[in-house]
Amino acid sequence: MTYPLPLFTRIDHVGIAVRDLDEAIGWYETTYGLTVTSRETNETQGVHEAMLVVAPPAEGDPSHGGGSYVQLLEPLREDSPVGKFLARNGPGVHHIGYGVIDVTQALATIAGAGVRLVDERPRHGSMGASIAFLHPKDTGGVLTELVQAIPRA
Ligand code: V0V
Ligand code: CO
Repeated sequence: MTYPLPLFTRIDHVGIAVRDLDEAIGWYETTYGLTVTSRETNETQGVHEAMLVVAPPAEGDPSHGGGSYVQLLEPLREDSPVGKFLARNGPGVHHIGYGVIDVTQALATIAGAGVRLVDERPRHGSMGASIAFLHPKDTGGVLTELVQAIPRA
């Protein structure tokens, strides 16, 4: 089966590296009025993270079953993707997460285009999503995440 283009259905989230998650959440709440919908520790990814809602999930169509968010990321360890990024660049935009309908098929399509994958298979992401990263050296310097959200019931 040929995977339908375009691959992306929405911008799921913008990932932002922060030094102090509580402080950053407070700033986003106070300054922009955003609210936290989920907060998790992901040991595999080495982060404490929070998702703040920009646009809530649409109902019905599973291809648009996720919302759009700001993801604030505090590293669990210095020797982790976000820890290393902070040491090199300081706080700021770390990655972009795009919504896809089927992350496994999207990965195969992207690998077929010659883009290096960080993840050959999907991993566990925030709010139960299946996620996978593409290597920033093959995507014009942008760490890119594919996000297959759990469809809203
Ligand atoms: C590193 N580089 C980046 C970058 N991180 N470029 C753009 N954006 C970033 N965020 C560049 C870095 O400047 C180096 O360039 C080169 O890549 C190698 O970097 P490194 O620090 O030596 O690190 P590596 O090679 O050990 O790891 C880089 C990768 C790693 C991308 C492979 O960060 C990774 O696996 N990331 C995916 C996982 C992740 O980021 N998890 C946290 C979010 P030069 O100096 O060689 O030119 S978790 C998440 O978003 C979740 C759970 C969710 O959304 O649900
Ligand atoms: Co992310």
